[in-house]
Amino acid sequence: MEEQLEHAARLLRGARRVAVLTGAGISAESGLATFRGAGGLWEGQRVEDVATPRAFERDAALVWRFYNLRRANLATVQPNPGHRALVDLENRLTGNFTLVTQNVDGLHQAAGSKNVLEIHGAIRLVRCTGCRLTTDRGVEPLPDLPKCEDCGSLLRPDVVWFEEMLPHDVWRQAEEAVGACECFLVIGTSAVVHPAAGLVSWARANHARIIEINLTATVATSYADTALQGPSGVVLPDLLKRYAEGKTVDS
Ligand code: BJW
Ligand code: ZN
Repeated sequence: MEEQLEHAARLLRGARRVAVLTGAGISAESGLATFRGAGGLWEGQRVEDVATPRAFERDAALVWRFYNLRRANLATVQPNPGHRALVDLENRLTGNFTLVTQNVDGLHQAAGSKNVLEIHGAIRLVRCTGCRLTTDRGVEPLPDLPKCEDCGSLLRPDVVWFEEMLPHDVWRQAEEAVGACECFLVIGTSAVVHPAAGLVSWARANHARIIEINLTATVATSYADTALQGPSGVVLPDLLKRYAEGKTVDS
């Protein structure tokens, strides 16, 4: 692990443009459940079966109950040392830093990250299914079938479900930043959901060096120059410490 950490710190120090992809694993140590694996099922069902527009058409109240629970839960959680280490990296880096997150929990911004691209939307935002007006409702509790104040249509969480397109402009910026980066960190994601997972091979095709941080090996591991296995709340602060220590030596 020591050697891998040093290798990763060196890759990071050698890069002026850094991009990061995060998934649910980075928020696990804040107390939020991940999607897949133990305890990661959505009310006993596979996320692929329920996080769809069809599920919302079938039973909007069920879907809203789930999102309201998650919104309420968000009011009780804080960013963890993994989120904070990424703030530290953004602040120390003199070049470009882009944080692409699949998470909808807003914890990167709560920690202080600035250049964040939320490619799967945000749980604090709601969107009208009629007039499409999007508003920030924070973590305030909403009814099981919340209605738009403007036109009275049903509201939905402003997140990206399966079979839906990612927000076009945000996705374009993510592709551009990852395609241009020299070092790409892939943190706490199973890397099975596309098109986000495709960013890993996209970075590789554009000659980025890739560092993965995860509890286990994933489909992204074979693309990684180095894979640091462990909780991101521990590994990321360790990596940042080494990065900062060696910075004056290397630069
Ligand atoms: C730790 C840790 C710790 C734990 N430290 N690590 C190409 C190929 C195949 C399929 C497709 C394809 N292109 C499109 C598709 C279809 C589909 C897809 O990808 N399906 C696959 C699953 C088979 N994709 C889509 O439908 C996307 N849309 C699209 O492509 O539009 C075009 C289209 C139009 C019409 C028809 C078809 C296509 C949209 C995908 C939207 C995903 N939405 C969700 C829900 C968001 C809202 C919400 O939160 O409720 O996004 S699903 C869910 O998965 C969520 C996540 O962002 C996403 C990724 O999950 P993530 O973050 O990786 O979490 P986990 O749980 O999987 O992994 C956690 C990891 O952390 C694990 O590895 C742990 O080991 C690790 N970990 N603790 C470090 N402490
Ligand atoms: Zn409306």
